[in-house]
Amino acid sequence: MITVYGEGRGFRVVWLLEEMGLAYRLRPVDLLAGAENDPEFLAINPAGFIPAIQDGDVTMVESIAIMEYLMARYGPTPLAPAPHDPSFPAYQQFLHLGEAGLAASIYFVVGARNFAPGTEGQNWSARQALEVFESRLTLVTRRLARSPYLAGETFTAADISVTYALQLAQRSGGVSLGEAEQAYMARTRGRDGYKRALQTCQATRTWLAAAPAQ
Ligand SMILES: N[C@@H](CCC(=O)N[C@@H](CS)C(=O)NCC(=O)O)C(=O)O
Repeated sequence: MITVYGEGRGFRVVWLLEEMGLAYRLRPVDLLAGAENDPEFLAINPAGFIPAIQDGDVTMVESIAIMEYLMARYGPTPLAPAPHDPSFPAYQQFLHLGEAGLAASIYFVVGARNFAPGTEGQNWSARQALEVFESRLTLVTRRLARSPYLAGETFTAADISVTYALQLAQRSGGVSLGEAEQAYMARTRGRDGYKRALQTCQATRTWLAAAPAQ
């Protein structure tokens, strides 16, 4: 049985597990209560961030690496096009852009907007993080003008990666998405796998209910 520790970006992992039909359990981690007060979780990830997984003897962090591990270990799956497939380069690029370009930058904007004291929320780094997010978003916009999904005609794990980042930006980062991105999100979030993942992820459900789209 695969155990997923924590929501946040762990939602990507749960969504992938639902799409693949794999058995798992979600072990909540309350970061607001402080990972230092959760010794069982710290034994899994001493760095204290989420998500992490445990799968038998395997313990891993980093949501994109976890998704790649699960698809390689339990695939093949259409969620990960094979390297010789023409859609593979775009798949690989957007799978990683979803975290390295989009979520990693908007995460700090979200922190600045919602948790920074006083005027620190508008500081240089917060503005730079938003500019990085917005510049990377142009690649998503250009791609969606050409195909319904980021790898091409079919839904892949790259869409799980990027949808999570766009949702975070829209709900907590103060970002207004364009029509193409909104239509894309309606497609990806309309999937049964997304809906089942949301049923499992109570904290994500609560967050989405409390943070309406811009
Ligand atoms: N690149 C990592 C980012 C992990 C991350 O920053 N997670 C956030 C929540 S979604 C977190 O745990 N933040 C608290 C911390 O970093 O201490 C991934 O994709 O898993």
